[in-house]
Amino acid sequence: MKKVPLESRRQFLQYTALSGAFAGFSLPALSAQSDIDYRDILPESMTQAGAGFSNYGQPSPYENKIIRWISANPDTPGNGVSWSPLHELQGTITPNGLHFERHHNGVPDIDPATHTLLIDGLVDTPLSFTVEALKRYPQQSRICFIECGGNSNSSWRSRPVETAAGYTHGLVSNAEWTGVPVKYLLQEAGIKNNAKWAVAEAADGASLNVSIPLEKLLDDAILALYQNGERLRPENGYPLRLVLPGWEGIVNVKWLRQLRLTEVPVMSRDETAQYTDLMPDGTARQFSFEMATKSLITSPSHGMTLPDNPGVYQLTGLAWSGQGKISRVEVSADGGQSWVDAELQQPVLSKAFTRFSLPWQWQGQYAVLQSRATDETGYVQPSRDELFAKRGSHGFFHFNAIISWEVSEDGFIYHVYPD
Ligand SMILES: Nc1nc2c(c(=O)[nH]1)N[C@H]1C(S)=C(S)[C@@H](COP(=O)(O)O)O[C@H]1N2
Ligand SMILES: [Mo]
Repeated sequence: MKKVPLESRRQFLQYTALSGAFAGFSLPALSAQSDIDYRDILPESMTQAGAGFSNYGQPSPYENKIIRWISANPDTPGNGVSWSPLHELQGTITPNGLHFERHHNGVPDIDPATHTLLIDGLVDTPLSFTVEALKRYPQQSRICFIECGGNSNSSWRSRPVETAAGYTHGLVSNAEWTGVPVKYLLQEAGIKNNAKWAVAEAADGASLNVSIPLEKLLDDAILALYQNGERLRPENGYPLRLVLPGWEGIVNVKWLRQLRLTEVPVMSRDETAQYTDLMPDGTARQFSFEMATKSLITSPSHGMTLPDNPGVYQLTGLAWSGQGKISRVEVSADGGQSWVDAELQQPVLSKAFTRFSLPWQWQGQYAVLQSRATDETGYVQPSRDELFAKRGSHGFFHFNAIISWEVSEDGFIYHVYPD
């Protein structure tokens, strides 16, 4: 159960050239016990009729431990987050009930019959839309991730937090968002020449408002009504939210009620006092919209164990980039001394989760598992040292460095920072 002391860690890293361990081999078949004839034993489920139908399906009760993990202060319960259990999921789509949440003042109860969206400010004709009216516009679907700028923020601290992968790095989720391209509505209102920004305001108890460059709204922004095929969940912005693919969570305004076109940003609380980073030269990094390229091994990861020694394990994880498509994910088992390309699972979509995997033959040796993503612009996910060298140590947002899982000789896995 004990963590491997630093000395023996170093020794192991010296003489474990692990790249060969990823090379081709076959999985041992898990064979059934031969002394039992399974045809003679009917499973209980075949001896009776099954349960009835349901109006709205729920996950199997056997899966009731796969849940979001809530971090909120009981004194201010509306302000907090819930983490997506990325370490328990497969594929790339986050189920709606497990999409991460970030609320500044709780989940409002909004009746779609009375909710309206106002577009005003520097437009030729201010327009107000009911939800019913919006549903009559042409809609588009886009699979993309939303990541909170504060995701992984504990990783800026000097000691690694010892919680499961999703409960440290899971303020990111990936869904198919369907709705009306924002540009249709802006074009209908008529954009005045001097309009450069839009202030998006929400109908929640935080009256959250942020400034968004008009250029992004005219590019790929969606006014989302549907999430993975069903209407948005209340906690994700019902009845309508902004989805700005690849851009930090805060600008994906939920419960949207107004877009006001302006010449300049309004300098609201959430783009001045919050969601900015103090840089080494004392200035603040502001309007850091694009989420940088990042990856994470989701399994095996912190808190899991490797039961068979030796054994074959499927290393798998997620990579994503706000700059476009993931072009490569490399995996290391020796703390970054040698790297092997993982397989990218299709589809590989721009600004969306990409699943990677690689079979790994574990021989009971000490290992440090890492993944490193590269995107189509050639940008490579930085090491911790590289990120800190560039951004200083006062960071809180936009942590995208390589994440490390230590595997002890007895198969226990821990979140560590590499030496
Ligand atoms: N109205 C409103 N919109 C909001 C927020 C909020 O608290 N209120 N939180 C923002 C932040 S900081 C993030 S990270 C995302 C989270 O979206 P989700 O809860 O659907 O995952 O919503 C953004 N939009
Ligand atoms: Mo966020």
